[in-house]
Amino acid sequence: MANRKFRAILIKPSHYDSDGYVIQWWRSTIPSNSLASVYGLILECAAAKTLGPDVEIEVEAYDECNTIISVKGAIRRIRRAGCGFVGLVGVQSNQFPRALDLARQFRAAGIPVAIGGFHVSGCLAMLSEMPPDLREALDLGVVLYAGEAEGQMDVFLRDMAAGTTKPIYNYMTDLPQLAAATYPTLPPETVARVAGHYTSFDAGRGCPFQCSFCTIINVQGRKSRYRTADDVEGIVRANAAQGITRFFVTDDNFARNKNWEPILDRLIELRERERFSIRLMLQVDTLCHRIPGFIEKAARAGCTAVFIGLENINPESLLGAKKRQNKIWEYREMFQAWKRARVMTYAGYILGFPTDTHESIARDIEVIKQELPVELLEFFFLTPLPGSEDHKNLSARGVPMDPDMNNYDLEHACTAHPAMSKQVWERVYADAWRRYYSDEHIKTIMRRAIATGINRTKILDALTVFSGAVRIEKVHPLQFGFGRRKIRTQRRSGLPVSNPLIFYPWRILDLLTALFKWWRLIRRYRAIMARILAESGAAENYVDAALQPVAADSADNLVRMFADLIPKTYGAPKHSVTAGNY
Ligand code: B12
Ligand code: SF4
Repeated sequence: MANRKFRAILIKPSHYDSDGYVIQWWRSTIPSNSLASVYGLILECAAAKTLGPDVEIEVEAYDECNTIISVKGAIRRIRRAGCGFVGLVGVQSNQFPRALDLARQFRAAGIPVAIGGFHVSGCLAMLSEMPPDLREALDLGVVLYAGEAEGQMDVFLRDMAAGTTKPIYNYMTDLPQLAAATYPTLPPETVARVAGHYTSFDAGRGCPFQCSFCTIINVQGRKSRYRTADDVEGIVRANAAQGITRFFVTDDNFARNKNWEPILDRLIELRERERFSIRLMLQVDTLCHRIPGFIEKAARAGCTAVFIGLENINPESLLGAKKRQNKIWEYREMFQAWKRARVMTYAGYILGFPTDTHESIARDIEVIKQELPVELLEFFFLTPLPGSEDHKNLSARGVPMDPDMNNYDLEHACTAHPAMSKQVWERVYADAWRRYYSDEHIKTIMRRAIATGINRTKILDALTVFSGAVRIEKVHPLQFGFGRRKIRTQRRSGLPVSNPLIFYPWRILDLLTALFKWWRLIRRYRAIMARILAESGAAENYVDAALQPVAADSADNLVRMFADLIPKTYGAPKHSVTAGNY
């Protein structure tokens, strides 16, 4: 009979907005796979009675992006259990200041705290010296966890329960195999806080490429580690038993998962034979259309949306960032292949490569709008993320970088650009969103979507969210949720807690203004869609340059524009390419 308790409270911290309030929502849009992974591992230890036959391990999981954390409540529940800890899970660099603020409160109450995730792992993997924020955490008595926890959680929990934890657990050189590894899982009440009832899993980790701005390869490695089709079936069945059949597959590059085919075949079987209504969102690279059968099988397996790292259209920038695998002469064909499969495409575009200028970016976005049939384009600042080669090199050369980790959210300029001042770069970022999500281009995207059979409601909703997140809520769509919440007392340390007489009237006005702007935007986009649909038959028959096939002898403007740079790119077409004649 269990008669002792050990309570693990897992929190995936969010980060702060520019006023110092935690970015959190009534419902978030993307689930946290890090939280699901660590939760699954602790559940497994609970079932295995890792802490002894008389100890019951209880575990709670909260994503701060959709849940207001009661620090006092958590302290009370751990004290009531008699033993336990707070795990700050999947902490990215931009979330580290928030994680430290939470840790400080728990440590002040004597509660053990551990922090894991990409910031700790990336810093320990790439830097020769411990950065100040990690040192501060250690000084507070926080345990730092680097590397993956599959196969290691029992040791960690035993140390926690015995009060014998080491300051740092570093498993960076001991990455686990994922075949038959513990499944990521979350309790239904946690999943219910994500709009659309999505959950997530990783079918693999690691990526073979070498992009210099990327942290993933230095944390998860360049070798593909992957789950088996049996594992994925197990994950899907376990979730389906709780009524969850929508998944964000978090592999950074599912197309390079060595097991992609057996996994997709199994999902197709579940959909077509057993009628599971599986929906998938995948992340893939720009060469995925070259893999025979990949796109067709992804669509049959239930993929309705893909994220693609386009990053830039200038081959020189791509080469500079070691993103040699991105071939701009293939972009249009790749998007068209997804369109044929009726899958909506989201592409990431990085602003601030060394050759970028205000003018060149404006020109490039116009070319993308005309030439590439991508639906959602999302912009990021080129950011030296801790854990990336770029960060390591800048650090080694002593180049100044923003010391405030809260700004490493890819929405801020964190280091100097050779051609643009900070102000110009910020303007470029704001302009990029404005240019791409102009009403005129919204109309074009809708027309292309209708002509290629993409779900109309989905495209309308996605465009509304992407356009409104940045304009109205002032956050990147990847951080967006529904119903912004700001808690007066949960403000960044060092900033004053507002007087209630000032805070609440300001919040009401803030909320009403946002609601009004959303209402206007929704109405406007619906009216655009209605007008397109009213053009009887025209919408279905719509054609423009982006929807037309790229003929081998008459390439698009995109290729012509960069023709002189293409031959320098690895894997460039064999035939000669000269400006204006491709
Ligand atoms: C899914 C994902 C998201 C999702 C959900 C976030 C999440 N963590 O689940 C969404 C779309 C919301 C997202 C958003 C962003 N993301 Co993101 N995201 C990812 C992605 C693709 C997968 C995360 C994941 O599930 N990894 C697998 C898990 C299992 O690994 P893990 O987190 O390291 O956890 C393991 C260990 O670290 C350890 N561990 C972790 N925590 C703890 C705690 C304890 C107590 C213990 C013992 C162990 C432990 O055990 C876990 C299991 O092995 C990663 C890339 C990647 N390959 O990881 C990027 C990544 C984490 N994201 C990144 C970034 C920059 C962002 C954004 C800032 C950028 C943006 N605008 O998109 C926003 C931030 C918004 C926010 N507030 O979250 C960067 C972070 C780099 C860094 N140094 O900070 C990454 C690494 C990608 C990159 N570009 O390099 N992201
Ligand atoms: S393709 Fe994506 S995951 Fe792979 S190294 Fe480049 S940025 Fe990182």
